[in-house]
Amino acid sequence: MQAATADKVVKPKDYKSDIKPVWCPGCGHFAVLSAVTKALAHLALSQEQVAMISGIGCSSRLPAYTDVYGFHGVHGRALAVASGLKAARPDLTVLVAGGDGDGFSIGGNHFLHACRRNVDMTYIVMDNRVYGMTKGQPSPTTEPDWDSALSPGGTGLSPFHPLVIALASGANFVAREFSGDIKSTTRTIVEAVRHPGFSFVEILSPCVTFRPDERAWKTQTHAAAVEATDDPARAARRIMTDDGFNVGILYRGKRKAYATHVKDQAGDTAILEQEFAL
Ligand SMILES: Cc1ncc(C[n+]2csc(CCOP(=O)(O)OP(=O)(O)O)c2C)c(N)n1
Ligand code: SF4
Repeated sequence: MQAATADKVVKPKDYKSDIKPVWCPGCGHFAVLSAVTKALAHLALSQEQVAMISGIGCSSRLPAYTDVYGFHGVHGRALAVASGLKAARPDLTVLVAGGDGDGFSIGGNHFLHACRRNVDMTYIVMDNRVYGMTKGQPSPTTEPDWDSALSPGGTGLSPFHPLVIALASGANFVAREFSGDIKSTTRTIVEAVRHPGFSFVEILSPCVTFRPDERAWKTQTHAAAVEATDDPARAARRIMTDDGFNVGILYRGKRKAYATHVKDQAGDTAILEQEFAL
């Protein structure tokens, strides 16, 4: 790791680790990795100032591919780990990365409460509406009529609406992006990191192997025609009535971030040690 100093500008490639991604050629997650590293360079954060936390899934491999502090945890528990980390180290910029399966299925409960707690961190979900890593099962965001070998005729189930649920649960910043538009995604990640509290960025990131139909997102996505609002009900109404392909920052809230700062960290640790002494 290297620190950004006055004479050393950290470039996007400096945030990439030496580990070569094992993603399928054409996977949308490559572009997300690129946008994340570009955003970090834009924010001029040194590698030591950033931590990337994830669960399990193809998308959750991001900590391995970034040269910042990282934690590749267990399935669906990234937000719990990240909240604890931010409470203990409020000085760190905490990013959380994962997929729709990791975040909305097994991790769904943590998602609701992370929005509600409003701890200052940025949650990036690479939504490909499928479990890519485990070979193509439908996820909570899969369309009810998506016909596949593992869901013949479709599930018939109503999809989970992450952006609206985030708004209803108290997230302080809500955005949707398309991985193929690296410039716009980078800009939004920068804004999400700068915005206090819990920032949620859903990135439509095609799984070209199990959802080749998602290649069409390139032409379907379009910039949101309206400016972001600070009224959650208004934002939710817009999101529920748009075509699902509006991208950009949709909501900037004004909630105060959860106060993670511990006043007397050293003193508190000493007390805790005493309490747990055998
Ligand atoms: C406790 C537990 N249950 C199930 C799994 C199997 N599993 C691994 S990744 C995954 C879903 C991944 O899908 P998603 O988060 O959408 O990421 P993607 O691979 O599509 O990027 C599942 C169900 C697991 N690893 N651990
Ligand atoms: S299975 Fe899908 S999500 Fe996983 S690396 Fe391949 S294209 Fe990407």
